[in-house]
Amino acid sequence: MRTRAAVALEAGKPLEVMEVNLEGPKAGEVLVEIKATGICHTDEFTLSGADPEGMFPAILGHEGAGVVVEVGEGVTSLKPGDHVIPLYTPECRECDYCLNPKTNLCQKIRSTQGAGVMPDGTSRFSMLDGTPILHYMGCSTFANHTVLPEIALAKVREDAPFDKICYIGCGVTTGIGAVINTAKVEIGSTAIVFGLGGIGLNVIQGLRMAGADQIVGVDLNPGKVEMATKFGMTDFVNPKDVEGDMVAHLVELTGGGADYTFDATGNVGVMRTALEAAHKGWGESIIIGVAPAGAEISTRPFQLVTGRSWRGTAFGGASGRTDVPKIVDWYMQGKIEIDPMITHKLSIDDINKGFDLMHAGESIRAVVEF
Ligand code: NAD
Ligand code: AHE
Ligand code: ZN
Ligand code: ZN
Repeated sequence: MRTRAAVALEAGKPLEVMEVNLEGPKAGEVLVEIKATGICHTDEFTLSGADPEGMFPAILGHEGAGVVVEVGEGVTSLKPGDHVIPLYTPECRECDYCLNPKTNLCQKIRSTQGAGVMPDGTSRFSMLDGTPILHYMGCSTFANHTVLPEIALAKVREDAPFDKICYIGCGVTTGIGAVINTAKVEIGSTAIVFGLGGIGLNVIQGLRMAGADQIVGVDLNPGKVEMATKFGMTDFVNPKDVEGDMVAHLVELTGGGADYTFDATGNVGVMRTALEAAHKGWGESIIIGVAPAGAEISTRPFQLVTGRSWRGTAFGGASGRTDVPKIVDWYMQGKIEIDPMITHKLSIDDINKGFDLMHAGESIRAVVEF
């Protein structure tokens, strides 16, 4: 079939919206009509050329929601008409990783996913002249139709609006999950969140749900304060306004350092500040942000010797097929909020405006509706 997609032809160039060929689902695969997709900073990271795994031409996008159109041979858990959210972290429920409760990082298809192809080693997308186009994070939601492995789809309730629940495909789950699944924040905790964008705001929302007492937000953009306060931020720090040492400032503000700190910027200097602003003896710092190729973190080992822990999280530690339908239920029950964070709605023809809004710091989430 043919479908419409925004194609990343090369790093650092705007996406090009065009008709592409899409082959039907092979064994174990599912054809999905994408109804809506968010634009996450990770899409921008890969498009910029900073992603060591980035390859072109590719169809980016990993924060989608849609409807099953057709299933390949052997697919048993989904049928045409089912509403689904694509999962860049699949859940096969049988690999060593899925069987270990300490991780959500299913590895069943990780190598082919990282290479931009389906598990059989080939792409389903191509240009009209036959040139193959790579998949991205196993999802490629910047296409009106896409093909995914069955294990990379969460079936969700049919009354949930696509233009909101697409965000659960990455940002909402990553932020809330980092608090609940990874850090396991306790009632009464103190926390610092670095980066008040699409992920950081969901960390704040998760911290409020977990019953944190103090939630400090840190961002260079004061335009993020209003939204962060609405979601539960109790104190705001703009590093530009801090005279002297940022770590010392945060340690004083939190009465000795925070129980939990979260990096949602992808900046390795910020990650160091986050680690060092965690409380001596027990503070945990969770890295969520994705750093560019070649970037490395550093600190004095003494910071860890004296009881701080440095950890990381992907997709908020969530096991997608199990957890994502529950998070959709939380949204429908009003336990979590999504709507205010979707600041812009675009058509696929205007998808590059979504990247412009992100660069300008004007959006939290821009959502493309097909
Ligand atoms: P975003 O662009 O919406 O937000 C980033 C925020 O960080 C912005 O508000 C920006 O002003 C702020 N910021 C940037 N540099 C800063 C600095 N030096 N100090 C303070 N604040 C700073 O991005 P997002 O969609 O929220 O994504 C945030 C990060 O999380 C990205 O690196 C993204 O790739 C990553 N991410 C990781 C996962 C995961 O599973 N680990 C999932 C989704 C996104
Ligand atoms: N390809 C990059 C790493 C990108 C990365 O860390 N991705 C996160 C999800 S970000 C979603 O917005 C992730 O899930 N990582 C685990 C994994 O297996 O990719 C690089 O540096 O090579
Ligand atoms: Zn993402
Ligand atoms: Zn698995």
